Amino acid sequence: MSEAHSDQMLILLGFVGFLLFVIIGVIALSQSKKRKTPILTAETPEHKTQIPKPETTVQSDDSKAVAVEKSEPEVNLQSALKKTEENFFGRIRKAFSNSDKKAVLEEIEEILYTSDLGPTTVQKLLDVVSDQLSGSEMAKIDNVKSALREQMLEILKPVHIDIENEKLVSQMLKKSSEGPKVLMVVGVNGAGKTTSIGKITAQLVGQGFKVLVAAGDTFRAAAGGQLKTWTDRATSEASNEGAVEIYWPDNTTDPSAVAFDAVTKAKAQNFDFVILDTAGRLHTQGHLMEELKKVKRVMAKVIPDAPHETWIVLDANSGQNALMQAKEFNQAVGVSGVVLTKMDGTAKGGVALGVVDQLHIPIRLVGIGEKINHLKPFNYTEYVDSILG
Ligand SMILES: Nc1nc2c(ncn2[C@@H]2O[C@H](COP(=O)(O)OP(=O)(O)OP(=O)(O)O)[C@@H](O)[C@H]2O)c(=O)[nH]1
Ligand SMILES: [Mg+2]
Repeated sequence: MSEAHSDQMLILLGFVGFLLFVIIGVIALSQSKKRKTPILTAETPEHKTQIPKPETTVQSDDSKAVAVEKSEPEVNLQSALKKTEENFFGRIRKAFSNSDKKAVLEEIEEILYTSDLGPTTVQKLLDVVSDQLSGSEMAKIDNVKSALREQMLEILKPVHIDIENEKLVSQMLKKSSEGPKVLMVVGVNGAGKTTSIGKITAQLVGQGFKVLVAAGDTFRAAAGGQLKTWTDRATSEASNEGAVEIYWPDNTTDPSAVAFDAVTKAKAQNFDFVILDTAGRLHTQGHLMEELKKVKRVMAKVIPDAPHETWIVLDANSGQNALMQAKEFNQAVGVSGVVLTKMDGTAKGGVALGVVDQLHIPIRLVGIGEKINHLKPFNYTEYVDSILG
């Protein structure tokens, strides 16, 4: 190789070396820049600036009860019964502005008769009020109030005393001889059956139970979908996977078949509870009441003492009609408990007293709103104190 050639080779090698040096330098620089870009982890401030999930808390009487969003105003029986209190004891208070005892009694009589208690219950309350007003001492509103309180407690206590400690839905249902506990839910159209089933399911799965919800309303096309929406909501309250399942067969119009198959499935698959939704029906529709009897009967073929409970859902706004509904459903299928819904915003909350007095069926739960946690156990002393202000 000539000297001129070896010089050219040296220059070429030097140039290639320089190029390599520049390329490696650029790569190294870009890598170090990348490392300075933070990775989004739970620890980084960027992550913390993401919108936080609403803080949650649990109801005081049940550590596993449905979570309640902290930002929501607290709804309780007392706040729900505000209108009932105004319509009932608020008016009695006003009646006392009249100094004539006879006029006061007449006004109280009218208030009681228009407060959806039903005539038998009204008479009991009127008797104690007129006793107070006819007494020798000057009648005072506080005396009338305590007489009413005592009489109301006397009506509610015998039916509710045994269930005073039942603060959870799971405690309210009778034991099953074998397999799951079965709850059948009945009532007129729009009373709040499906909604209440969703709320009940949420409470049960929140306590760690496995629940099968059966879409026994085969009459209304949208009913299964509505139940599914509620079971999905309940699923988000569950602590275990697969805690809620919906039994919603495609092609059946027979509610008895749904009931039978659901209880069979739940027994075989070790569910803790079965809750059966039923189609709304008027208590006056004889053939539909017969259908309900059959639905109830077939479940006993799978578990002899099923359904362990049959609860009627009553809309508090329906006032004295709710009493009729409870009577008729009780006669047809034997009702073991009442869920009184829409107590929020009604002035007719007195209906609870009439139902218990005349039918001796306990009010199990009260609906006080449309949210999943707006269903509370009925506390009879709290109820009386709320409607007496
Ligand atoms: N404010 C209030 N609304 C309620 C309560 N319970 C139920 N509702 C509402 O009442 C309406 C009817 O409720 P559903 O659960 O569909 O009643 P349903 O008895 O299943 O009705 P059918 O299936 O048609 O017989 C819905 O808009 C519910 O949100 C309650 O406690 N308070
Ligand atoms: Mg329904």
